[in-house]
Amino acid sequence: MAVRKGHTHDRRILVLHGPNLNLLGEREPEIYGRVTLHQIDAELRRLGEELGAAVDTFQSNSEGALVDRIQAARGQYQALVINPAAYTHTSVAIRDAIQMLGIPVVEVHLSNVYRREPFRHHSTIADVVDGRIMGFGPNSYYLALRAAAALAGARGEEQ
Ligand code: CA2
Repeated sequence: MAVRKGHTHDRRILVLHGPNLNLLGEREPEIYGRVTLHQIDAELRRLGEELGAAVDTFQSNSEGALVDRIQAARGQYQALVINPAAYTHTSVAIRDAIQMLGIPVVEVHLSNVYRREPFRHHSTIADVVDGRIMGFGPNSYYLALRAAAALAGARGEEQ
């Protein structure tokens, strides 16, 4: 069994949120609920502490800014959690960046996209991520963080 040399933050996890998610809790509560992105980010950081991972979060409405952050994650983070929001369905650039990243990636969605319009059923990143969690509202993020922490730990122990 691998022994973890343990100070508390031996893993770093990046959480990225795509376009319009900054409006969470303010519009369309019937689909996305009343929890704000600020509250989700705070809970992710708290849960990260519990899991022994330092969590950084970042939201952007711009595809290029998200690609920049994915590229910059290389060597800095042991796992990525990403909700690309609408770019899930359109972005080859985010897909390519994830494919080149080389760390575990968990795709997350608040809503179950398969219960929604057909154009949301296709994800450009589905086949280049380690796993996907959707449909549980803010809990999707917390489950995704747990999965990412486990993957980060597992990969770390292999090295
Ligand atoms: O369910 C998800 O997490 C989505 O990634 C959310 C995206 C949507 O385009 C995807 O198909 C599924 C939309 C995020 C927009 O966020 C809003 C927040 C508050 C009010 C309106 C939109």
